[in-house]
Amino acid sequence: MNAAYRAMGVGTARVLLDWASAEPVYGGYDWSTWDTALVHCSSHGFAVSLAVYGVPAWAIRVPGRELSYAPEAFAEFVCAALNRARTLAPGIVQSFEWHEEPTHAWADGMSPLHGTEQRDPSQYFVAILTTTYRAVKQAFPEVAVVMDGIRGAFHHVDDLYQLGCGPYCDAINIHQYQPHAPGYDDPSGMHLFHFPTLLTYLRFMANRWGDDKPVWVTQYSWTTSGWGWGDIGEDRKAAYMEYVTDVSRRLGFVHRVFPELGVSSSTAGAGSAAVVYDDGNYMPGPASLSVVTTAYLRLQAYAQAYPVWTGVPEPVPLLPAASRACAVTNSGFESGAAGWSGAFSVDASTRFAGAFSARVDGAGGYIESARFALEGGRLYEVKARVKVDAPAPSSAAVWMELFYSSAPGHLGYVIPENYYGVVDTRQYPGGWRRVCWPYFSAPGACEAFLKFSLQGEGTFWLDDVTVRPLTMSTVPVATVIPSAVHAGVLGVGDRVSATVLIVNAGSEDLAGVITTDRPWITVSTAAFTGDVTAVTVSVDNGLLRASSGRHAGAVTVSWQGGSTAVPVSFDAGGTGVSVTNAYPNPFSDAVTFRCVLDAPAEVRVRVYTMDGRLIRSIAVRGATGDNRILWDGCNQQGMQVANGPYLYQVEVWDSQGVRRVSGKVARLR
Ligand SMILES: [Ca+2]
Repeated sequence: MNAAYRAMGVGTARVLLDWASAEPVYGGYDWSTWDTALVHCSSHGFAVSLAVYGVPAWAIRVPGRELSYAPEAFAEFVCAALNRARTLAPGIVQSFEWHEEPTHAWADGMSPLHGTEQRDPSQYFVAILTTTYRAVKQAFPEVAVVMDGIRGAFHHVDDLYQLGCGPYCDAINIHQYQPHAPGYDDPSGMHLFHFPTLLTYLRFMANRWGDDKPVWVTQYSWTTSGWGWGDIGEDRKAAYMEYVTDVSRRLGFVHRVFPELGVSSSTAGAGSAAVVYDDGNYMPGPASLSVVTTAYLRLQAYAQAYPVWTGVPEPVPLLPAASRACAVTNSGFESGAAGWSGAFSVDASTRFAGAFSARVDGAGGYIESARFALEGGRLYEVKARVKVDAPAPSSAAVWMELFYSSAPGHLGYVIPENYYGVVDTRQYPGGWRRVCWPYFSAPGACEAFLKFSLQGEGTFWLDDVTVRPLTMSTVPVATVIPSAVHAGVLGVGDRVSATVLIVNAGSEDLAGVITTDRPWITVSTAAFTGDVTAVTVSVDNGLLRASSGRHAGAVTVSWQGGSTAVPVSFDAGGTGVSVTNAYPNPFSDAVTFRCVLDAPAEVRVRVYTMDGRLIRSIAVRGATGDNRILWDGCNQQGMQVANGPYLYQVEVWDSQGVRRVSGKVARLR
């Protein structure tokens, strides 16, 4: 049997050790299974990755809550097991994976409040992880500590970082099992269980916290018996397992993969998950070899093709991210209740950010967003801040749903994978937990809304609700629409405005500034935050006073990590009127104001002193085409005005009303 695994290319055996049977009484160890595994792995040259599962009855401090054991007791057991290995086979244990798959707590689909307080195992892990990591690293610095294996509950990684656990493990860990339901069993399929996308999402969540931990896939397999969903057959099972292996290598940040090797006689459905059908003994040992599978042969060939993984990433397509964020109206409740409905109130005393949050009290309370536009077949991340205050950790859960429609009258809904209610949040900083989940919209989906409802008794608060493209980049990205503004043909004095949208097209918060490079281009706001900002861009040829030609400038939108310039232009002249600057300027004896008209019009030139006193008014009947109006430098009384600056205004009265052009002219004799 072990020879078969050697021949397949296996270098490390993942050994599951049951804490409950290995330490049936506190301090009283039974190492029989552990010793057997160590001896066999050692004699066949396998390294060992230790995965601990189970909790002895004596260690459980709160009845019914498995994770209530003392962190010190668990750390002691792990160190004792590692010490045993060091004695029997020095250096054989390379890694320790703590608590095998506690995320099973999430997976119970029972009534809303069943097992409520264990719906968020993360909250109990702070002390366990911290204590165990320190103890292991102190005595066994060569042993890598790997996070618990998550199945479906991808947000668990973000939860651990929120709780301050980030430094207390060396790798992120996922168990790749996905529904065998038709359409979902293929890990490369266009659905939320798209394997490369999920792996990248786990890594992205660490990156978001400034961490670059590698990812381990410590269990993966498909069963030919389909766990009740129907037989997928050995060929598909083999192809899927090879795909998972290949994607893991290509992504570059996956350091270890552990396909299910043996155990074929446990429960009926799980048996056919193995690559070697054996006698059902979990421990590597003298089991009788029955048969190798297609998956075995393909993984063996793969290991021969890629005996060493370089860590250099190769392109792997991910699910396509949406092009822009959804416009969730009043996402932070800073405009009160606007855009939301339900049984809730706006609260100014408890909020995550800004001045307000939404508050939902008691059974039956809920809050629902307005509908927002959605792109079909695109990847989003839904994020919100939730605070839960309940009489007891088991008395309240916040249920989260996303409803979508792809046609009038159609309504579908999804609940986030393995978020069976947001429960007690008191362990989280300030009592606020960030909830986040990936959402792949159904093809054709065009509209959606979110609903948060309270199950049980208590109060919850909600703030900062966003639905953004899941681009897997921590660098904020903005899309500016349109990409260019052309204001058309403007006469002198004409002013045209256009709306430019700054849309968050990335996964992160967006904030920045807006600048222009021409005085005749103005913007309605110089700064922006949020997912959709409308900016009014005005082009004012009253300021430029250009009579002909193409005039161009730009509006530049800058944010954290990037900027984009939007060209802005207009053509001067055309219809209407244009007035050039006074010429010459400064003048000695006389100055000419030039005025080009496309139709006859009344033209009036007024000259003022710098303090606004009118000293001269000249009115003429302007003709189509070029008109020149001369000011001889005299005031209304016919006296030469003194040297110095004067203000002038040229008015043109025609069928479109009055247009005015102002400027300054200086006399210098
Ligand atoms: Ca707020």
